[in-house]
Amino acid sequence: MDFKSSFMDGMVGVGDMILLESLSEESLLVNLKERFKSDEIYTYIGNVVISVNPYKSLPIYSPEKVEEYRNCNLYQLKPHIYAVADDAYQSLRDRDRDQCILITGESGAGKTEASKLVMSYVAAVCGKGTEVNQVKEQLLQSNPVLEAFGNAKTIRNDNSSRFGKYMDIEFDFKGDPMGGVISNYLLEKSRVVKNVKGERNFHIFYQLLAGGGTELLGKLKLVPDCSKYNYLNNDPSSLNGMGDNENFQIVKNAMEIIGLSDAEVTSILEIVAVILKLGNVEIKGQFQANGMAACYITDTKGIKEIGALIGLDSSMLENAFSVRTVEAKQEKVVTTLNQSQGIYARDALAKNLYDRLFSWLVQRINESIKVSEFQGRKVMGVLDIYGFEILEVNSFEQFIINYCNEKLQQIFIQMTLKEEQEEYTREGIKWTRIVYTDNEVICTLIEDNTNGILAVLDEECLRPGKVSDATFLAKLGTKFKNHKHFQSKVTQNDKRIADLTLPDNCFRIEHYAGQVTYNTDGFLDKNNDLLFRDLSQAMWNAKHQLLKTLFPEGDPKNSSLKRPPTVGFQFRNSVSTLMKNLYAKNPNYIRCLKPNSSKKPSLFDDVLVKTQILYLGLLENVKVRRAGFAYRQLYKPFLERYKMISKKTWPQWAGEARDGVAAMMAELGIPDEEAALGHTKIFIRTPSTLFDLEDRRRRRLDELATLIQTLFRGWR
Ligand code: AOV
Ligand code: MG
Repeated sequence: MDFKSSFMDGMVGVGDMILLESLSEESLLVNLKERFKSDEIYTYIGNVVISVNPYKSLPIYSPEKVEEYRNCNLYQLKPHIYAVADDAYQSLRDRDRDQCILITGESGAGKTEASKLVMSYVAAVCGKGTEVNQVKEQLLQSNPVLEAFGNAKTIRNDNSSRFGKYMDIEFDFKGDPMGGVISNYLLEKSRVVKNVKGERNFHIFYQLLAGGGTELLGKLKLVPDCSKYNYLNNDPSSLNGMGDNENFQIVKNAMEIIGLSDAEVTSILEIVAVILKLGNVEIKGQFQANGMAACYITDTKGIKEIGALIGLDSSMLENAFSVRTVEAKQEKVVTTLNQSQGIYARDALAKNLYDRLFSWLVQRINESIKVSEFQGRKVMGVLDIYGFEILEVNSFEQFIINYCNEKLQQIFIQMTLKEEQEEYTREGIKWTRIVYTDNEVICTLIEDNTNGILAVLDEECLRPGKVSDATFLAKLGTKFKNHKHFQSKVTQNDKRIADLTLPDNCFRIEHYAGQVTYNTDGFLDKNNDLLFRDLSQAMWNAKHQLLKTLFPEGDPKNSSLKRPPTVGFQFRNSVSTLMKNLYAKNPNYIRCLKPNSSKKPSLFDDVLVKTQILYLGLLENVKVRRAGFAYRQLYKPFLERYKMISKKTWPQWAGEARDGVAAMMAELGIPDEEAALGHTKIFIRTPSTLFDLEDRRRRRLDELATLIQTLFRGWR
């Protein structure tokens, strides 16, 4: 028997990979695989928990399990997400440190599930009482609502988050939850009007049709049949077994718990219905007498229904789909839209409506869970953001999503190092700098204020004259032709990175997680995100109260409002705020891995997992943790475990635990540089020293067992 299996009874493989004897991506893989096969889906790297999605329900989340992990020492029980949640909560409550839980991993790796497990664990262990329970319920019930509106079935994940979410849960000085604040990041609104084969639109559309019932659907003038709506993918393979009907009831109930009134719920669903109907508005092209291309709506029944739902004369809407008014020098110039411009206007309206509805919903939930001013609040932030994506065609959305993941990787590296450094300082241990690979250069390539890709994109969006995705790409090519993480056709003459497989309209970035080729088609448009004024004015003119508030710029009083900031600019700012927020907190990490691409239980795809091990930098993580001292433990539990191997401490050490451990180390002849004594913990530099201690302990236990047996026999 070796250290690995004896360290903890019943442990498969190594529970903490810092203690792996040989260190390589391969050895991490083998260990995770061995554990996965026995349903041990959690493994530590120090205080980081690695979670491999089991794709099946495991009996490890019961109330009994919660009790087991409650107030435990992280290392006393099997690795579990509850242990991390508990550690974070205890530290927040007892040591008054704000916490954040950072959950990363690719699409379908289990981030959202992990965030819910953390929330439900904290809800289970913190205070009770009617008021507190109500707060907990509201916090927990925000999940089904936001998932209904912000998640969708994709090829990678049946319940994929299409928005980023950061939730601060606020506690009082006793550790009871008082409320929270949710921040949402860039919803993938293009999905509203277009989705890939095998994927779906946002869940809420299907849920409403499946669960709305005759009365509600009748009022909304909808039919319970997805195939009747152009915006809903008619591909039957995308529709299977999602429990839309049941989920609709869950969502409605959750909205009620959150405190949305019946009228608010109706308003929300009316807007959802309007979007579905917009997708069915057919726009055709025609030529006017003057030979100009124009467009018209073929069937006005649908547009009348929309008008009736939102209290707007449908001719105004019809008009907004067929002309565009531009004000120049106090003069109004009206141009007609051709067919594709008309369709573009219709889809832009649908996307904007949905996006604004979603943000409104987040704000509305925030109103309900808001904490009124009070002193001494402590905060636990939970970050669940879309995972790194490499699709067949990667567009602006993937660029933004991957940029965000790049930042999270950066913060992970920096905070892990910072934390190590702080712990050594706190414990009074001498420390040498750790050398590590840094992704800062990629972050700068994207986000630099003046020279980053996002800045170049903004420059193109704001520049007068003939700008296009192609001019943007050309600029990038010139600017970054010597950048080692950037490639485009312009730079292909450069022999260093000659790559003939790169299409003309694409650029490629060497991310920390791998190469991604981005197709620039639509970059300018998506970054600009402008809605023709005729459309926002039409929306503002509607009698529908909620709708009206979603389009403040439609108010003629606001017509002089400045151009809104670009999507990229806003995103970069919110990421920067998020990073500052996270830096100020004590981090806890959950790093999720996806075992296979077919969403199947018990299937472990070595190649797929290895890629993730690589790009999550798990080996780097182990190395950072081992670079200083591989293992650390509080004196008391350490002494308890090893006291039998030293004559000085066996059977009992009477003094301080620290002195006992010091005496033991001296007796065993372990040099100071191998085992440093901090204020509260012992730090062991190399795993082999720990293995040696374990060996001695095991031999001593065997001796003791034999001794007891002999005594027992003699006694009989
Ligand atoms: P994600 O959040 O990481 O993807 P999810 O948390 O939605 O991934 O997980 C995907 C699916 O995997 C879930 O719907 C469950 O079916 C299953 N799953 C995940 N974790 C567990 C678990 N601990 N136990 C059992 N099943 C699990 V994305 O949002 O796409 O990046 O944008
Ligand atoms: Mg998710």
